[in-house]
Amino acid sequence: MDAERAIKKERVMQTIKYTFQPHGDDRGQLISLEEFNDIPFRIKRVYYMYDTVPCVVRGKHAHKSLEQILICVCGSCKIKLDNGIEKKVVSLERPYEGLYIPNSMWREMYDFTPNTVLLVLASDVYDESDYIRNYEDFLRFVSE
Ligand code: T46
Repeated sequence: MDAERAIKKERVMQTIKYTFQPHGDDRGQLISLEEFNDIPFRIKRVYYMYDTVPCVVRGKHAHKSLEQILICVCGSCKIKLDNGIEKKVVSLERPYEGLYIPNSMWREMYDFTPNTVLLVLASDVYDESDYIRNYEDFLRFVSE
């Protein structure tokens, strides 16, 4: 990643919270993200969640090898992160913020405001066998 392209990089355990560089003018704002320049992996998949039911908790899993960047392009949410030893909560509240989550990290997304759109850039295509959906299995996986 070209460090000059992100305004700020805040490390939270093995995750990174980016403040991306907006290209603003008197018409408004624009964020551009390029793989390897702004995003530390090849983007093989993009997905987003919307119409999230209030009070719901999404995620509750880890990935064996997938890396992702989460961006609340509209609204806000919180992400609870757990590497099996430490736990942290990160808020995504602005469309210019991005959270990089590496593999082997349990995540739970919650406190979605109405109309939140959570955009995810992923390093690989969808593969259910990459998921660890049981917390005890996750703790075993990270301690191996
Ligand atoms: C993650 C967090 C941040 C697909 O068919 N293709 C896809 O690319 C995805 C992501 C999901 N699905 C199907 C699988 C389930 O039947 O969509 C349904 C909902 O998926 P899931 O329950 O895994 O959604 P979340 O919000 O709990 O988790 C998602 C991602 O799956 C996960 O990789 O890290 O967002």
